[in-house]
Amino acid sequence: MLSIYSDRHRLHHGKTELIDGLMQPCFEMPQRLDMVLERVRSARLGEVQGPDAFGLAPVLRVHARPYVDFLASAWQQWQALGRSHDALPLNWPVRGLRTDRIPHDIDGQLGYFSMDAGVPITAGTWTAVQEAADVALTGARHLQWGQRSAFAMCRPPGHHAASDYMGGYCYLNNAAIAAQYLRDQGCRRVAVLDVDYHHGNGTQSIFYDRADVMFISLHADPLSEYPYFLGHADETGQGEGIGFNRNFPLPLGTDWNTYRPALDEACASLAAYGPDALVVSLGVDTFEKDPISGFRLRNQDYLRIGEAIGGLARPTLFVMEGGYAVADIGVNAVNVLQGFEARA
Ligand code: SP5
Ligand code: ZN
Repeated sequence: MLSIYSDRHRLHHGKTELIDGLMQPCFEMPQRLDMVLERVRSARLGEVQGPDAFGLAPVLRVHARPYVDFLASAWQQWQALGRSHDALPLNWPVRGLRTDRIPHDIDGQLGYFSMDAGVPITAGTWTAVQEAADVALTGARHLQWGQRSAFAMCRPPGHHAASDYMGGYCYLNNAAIAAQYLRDQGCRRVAVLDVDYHHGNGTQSIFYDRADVMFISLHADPLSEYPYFLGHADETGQGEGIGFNRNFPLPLGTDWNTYRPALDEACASLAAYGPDALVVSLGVDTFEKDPISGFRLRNQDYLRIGEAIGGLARPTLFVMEGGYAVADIGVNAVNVLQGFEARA
């Protein structure tokens, strides 16, 4: 399988995030992707290529212009106030507060365009984030050119980012940008399968009212886990999109015996939809040793996930999302890809 990778992910490296009431080193760190690359190479998965530059047009098919402008200018605005440390949001427009005016002040903008504080902006963040979108788009282009599969080694991840807000380590929604690109290049139907431990709230919200992009997610029950405010089973789509969104919230402690039937049902839905292309939001934070998560999947289970996806026999783009057990992230991600290839 062809992998797409860029060293420029390194330009994004937040120092700390607020976890359990303490500012702790960011779990979403450059070493994550180093481990994935190392495993792609040692497992001889296939060629590794750099991304092509697509510019902002395919990004703006998914994200709102004011949000993209904000991302592009946030660091300069922050720095202009004499601040050289990471930019972080501090307050949010919740129930009853006004969202019809965008603040001029950078602190106000950071709150307006985010859902939480897990999104540090550093000097290199915007460059790294655009590069991650290019990595996903380059993978999508390979499907368009007739490849059966590709692995987009995106960092930072994307599935919590919606049309106009960032959150949960995510800025641009790489998987959604790739899915929309595949639609725009002639795929009539695209499906996104999200197997990250956390619900893909951003991807769901981007495609919620559409029948041409199906979204299916397996994740920890939002009553117990981040992102808390989306991802329930009764979210089935809206308007034309009714019936094209499906959530499988699973209990904390979920192991393979609980995961497998949900995955099989998700795959049956995908097979019935019959997409021209499949995008997989590949998070491996469902792993038993993940430091911020509560599932109990083991190394070998990722081979089985890949086999189930391979059984769908669709052109498939894998897009890297979460996974914070740094020592195992490469093995687990590549196990999915090798399981897929075993069924290909
Ligand atoms: C892409 C992705 O996986 N984003 C995840 C963002 C999760 N942010 C919230 C983390 C809260 C962790 N709480 C667990 C406490 C363990 N001590
Ligand atoms: Zn996650």
